[in-house]
Amino acid sequence: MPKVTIAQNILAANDTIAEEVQQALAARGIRTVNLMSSPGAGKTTLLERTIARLRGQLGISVIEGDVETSADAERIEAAGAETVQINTRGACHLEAHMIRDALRQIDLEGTGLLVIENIGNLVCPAAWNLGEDTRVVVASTTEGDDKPAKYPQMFAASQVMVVNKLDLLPYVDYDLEKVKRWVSAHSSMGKRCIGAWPVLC
Ligand SMILES: Nc1nc2c(ncn2[C@@H]2O[C@H](COP(=O)(O)OP(=O)(O)O)[C@@H](O)[C@H]2O)c(=O)[nH]1
Ligand SMILES: [Mg+2]
Repeated sequence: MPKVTIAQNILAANDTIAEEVQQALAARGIRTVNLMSSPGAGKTTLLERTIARLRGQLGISVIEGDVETSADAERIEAAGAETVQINTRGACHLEAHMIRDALRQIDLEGTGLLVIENIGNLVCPAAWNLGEDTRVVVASTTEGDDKPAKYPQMFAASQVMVVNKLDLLPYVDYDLEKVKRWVSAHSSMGKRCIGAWPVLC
């Protein structure tokens, strides 16, 4: 019982900071995305391509969450967006206080869109609000079509799912319709449509 109480307190404290973060960003007109997936699904690649496509139209800043290394931050800097690296040294998710601290290092005046690349896994990040407007989960065709059902909290709590590695669809056993059916039944996805393919509508 005491353990549960402590866990609830920690999550409540996180929610309070997340709300502060959300309000501070909203006051500046900044939209914030929490980008999540299993390792290697394609979060950084999606970001690199997005930054390239929106160059000159929208100021994008990125907070890169990784257990170790600054490899992804270097990729994002090379793609042309300001980046702050957070290394969690073993922790499997980012927390709101990390985002609050990272914001001090970002030029918020020049930012229209803030993307937070979370730690790669489908479990822990789902429980932690970061002050984002939108949760985006990237599912890839190489990880299997059972992932939404096996990690329901992540997929149910996300507003957008991007199905990635569609070029590999002919070579893998991945039932896209099954994935669409699951998210339509268990989340608010499928009822809203943002953008064009490959965003699931
Ligand atoms: N075939 C294919 N490979 C991809 C695609 N997107 C990403 N990758 C590859 O998948 C690997 C992991 O991508 P990365 O963006 O680092 O994934 P992250 O760990 O989620 O950030 C890299 O080797 C990418 O080149 C895609 O749409 N198709
Ligand atoms: Mg990455």
